[in-house]
Amino acid sequence: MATFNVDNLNALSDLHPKPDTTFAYGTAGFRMKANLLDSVIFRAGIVATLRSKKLDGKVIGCMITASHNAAPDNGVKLVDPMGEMLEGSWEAHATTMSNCETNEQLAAYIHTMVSTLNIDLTKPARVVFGRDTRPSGDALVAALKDGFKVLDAESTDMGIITTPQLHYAVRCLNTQGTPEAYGEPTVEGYYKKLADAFKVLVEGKPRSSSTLILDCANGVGAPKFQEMLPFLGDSLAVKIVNDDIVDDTKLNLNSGADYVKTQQRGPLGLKMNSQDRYASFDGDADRLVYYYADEDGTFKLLDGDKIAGLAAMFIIELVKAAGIDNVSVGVVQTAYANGASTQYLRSNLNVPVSCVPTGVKHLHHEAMKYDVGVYFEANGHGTVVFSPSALKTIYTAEESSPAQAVAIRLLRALSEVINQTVGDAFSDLLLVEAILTQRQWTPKIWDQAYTDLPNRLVKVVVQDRSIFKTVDAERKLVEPVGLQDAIDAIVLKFRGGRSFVRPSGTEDVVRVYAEAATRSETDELAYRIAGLVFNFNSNGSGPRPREFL
Ligand code: G16
Repeated sequence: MATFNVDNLNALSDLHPKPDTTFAYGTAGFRMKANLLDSVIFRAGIVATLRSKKLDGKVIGCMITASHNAAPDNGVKLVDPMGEMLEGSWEAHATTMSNCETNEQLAAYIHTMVSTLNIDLTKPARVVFGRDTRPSGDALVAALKDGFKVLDAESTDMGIITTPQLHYAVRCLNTQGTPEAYGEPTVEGYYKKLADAFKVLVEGKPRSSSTLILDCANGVGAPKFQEMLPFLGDSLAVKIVNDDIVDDTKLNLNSGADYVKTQQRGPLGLKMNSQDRYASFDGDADRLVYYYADEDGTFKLLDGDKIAGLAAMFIIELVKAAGIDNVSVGVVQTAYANGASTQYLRSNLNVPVSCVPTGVKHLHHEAMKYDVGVYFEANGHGTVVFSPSALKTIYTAEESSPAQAVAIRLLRALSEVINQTVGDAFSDLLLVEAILTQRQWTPKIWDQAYTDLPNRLVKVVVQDRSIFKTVDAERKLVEPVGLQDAIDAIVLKFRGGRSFVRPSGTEDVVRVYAEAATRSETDELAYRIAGLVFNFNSNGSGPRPREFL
């Protein structure tokens, strides 16, 4: 068995000492205060290298971002060869490696991985990496590069990019020159692929007379979407707001997809009118939500569930019109999906719906079981995946009427405009705009598919969120023992009540979700459950949920 230079490891590892903290690869990688991450990112560089060697030199991606979190946080997400999230069993290796206390333990764990996973260290390793706009990114990139030096990985720096652009590039690099070639592995290649497909989708249709106001959460989406606009030409009119990437305190602050979804209101300071339509990205542009103001000024949210419904409706109709009904369409959601959306998908669209735990990795995996799998989290994170056989059917279908020819052309363009590697706010925005343009729909017409049940999401800060254990796609708590019974007893008192509690994998909080028949009952249910969680075993350590005092 080939070995590696332990002196080199020790010298590099000494530059990145582990703090007295326990790390865990969470919902979307490691994520916490940036000043704790140096050793974690260094070691993530080693994990990415080993993963590439294990996969015969396939390119692995490393994205330095904390997405929807505020700027003092940062993190790293590792990307597998087809652009999907890192395989689950390797998350555990990343966690173990990040928690090795000494250089000796680190070297021993690398040896263990090499021998148990049968990794040939003489194989090449190739990695590509990028980062968002956070000021801590530069120093963390330096740590990552030191990680690559341990086992001699060849690395490519894509600079400041969105998370989905990195996922796209990974897939392009690994499929270049093969029948599955995904595109040019550059940001320009990405813009061109998406913009060309979008132009096909809206060809011959009048453009909306209203403007799309795009809130970029003061994150990387702002300069990058600006960069894409010339590729779109006059096919789409967009006004970008919240584009200050210089003052990092503004990142995701009172703006962005997470704020709009959880607060159920537009970004602070944005004056909304009923003529325009609005969309928000999150800090690394992998989430998208839409919204509009009704004539009476009421804020109306079109979240990930609404986007899934729109996309599924359009795809199902195109599949029928194209005469390729043998292509199955399915939708994947999480427990956060609004009950009304699930009902709409099952009863109106007659489409199978699966429910999986939070995290794009779980949804993506499940969506791949369908020929065409539409997956979205309510928070706006999602995409559509086409199986190789569905793509073959779509690309070899022969038209027997002009209507069929149109449907086939649109399906082909849809498979190009959609970033099939991961949820992508740019690509999802073009998907939504294409469907609205095709249908000549306003957001209000889109919204009429179904009416959301009132819902509320509350964060509770506790001393140790790791004591909260869930089952049944996170809909039930098994630990702390007794808490679920107490939740059930409260839920029973509310008409149409539904609530669940789960630990976040990206923030140091426990999340409480509630739905009920009316807004006031929903709020009361949410805050009663939040108060229960806060009080349980005296675990509450942050502010007591205010409304429950
Ligand atoms: C990440 C994941 C999403 C998940 C979100 C919140 O999003 O990619 O799948 O829904 O975290 O997860 P949790 O509730 O566990 O904190 P992002 O946009 O922050 O990368």
